[in-house]
Amino acid sequence: MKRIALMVIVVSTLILVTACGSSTPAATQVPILQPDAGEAPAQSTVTEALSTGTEVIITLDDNTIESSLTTFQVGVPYTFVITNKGSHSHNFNIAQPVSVTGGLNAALKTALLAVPKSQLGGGAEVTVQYTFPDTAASTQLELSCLIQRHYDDGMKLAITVTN
Ligand SMILES: [Cu+2]
Repeated sequence: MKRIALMVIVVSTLILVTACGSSTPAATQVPILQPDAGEAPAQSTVTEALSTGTEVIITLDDNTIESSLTTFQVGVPYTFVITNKGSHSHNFNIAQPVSVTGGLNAALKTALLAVPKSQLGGGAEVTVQYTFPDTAASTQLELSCLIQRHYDDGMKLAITVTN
């Protein structure tokens, strides 16, 4: 009888230990949830920024470039929606004219924004957010496809950035 009583004590102690053990992970779930809760506002901030940014429709074709806006303001977030309606790949850049940089590669290297042709195959659509810095207001800029023949064919569009 004493042994059974002892067993009961041992078993009930084990249950208590198990109960305590299971309450510990429950307590750690609170800090686990906190980072999740912290990520949610970060995501909604991105969504808000995308919806509040001024939308700019860029249409690329073989071999032309069009934009719904050619005058931009420093410090204003713009959402560039770039669609390639052509069948060839194009790239999209906000860069200085090749006539200013002295060459196509120099224009690419100093581009303020560059979307590579790997992302802009025929029929592709890419959305990029960009805000012009103060220095852009004093820089001669254009929207362009910096592929030699395309650029020469006219895939360049002068833009004005104001303070
Ligand atoms: Cu092109």
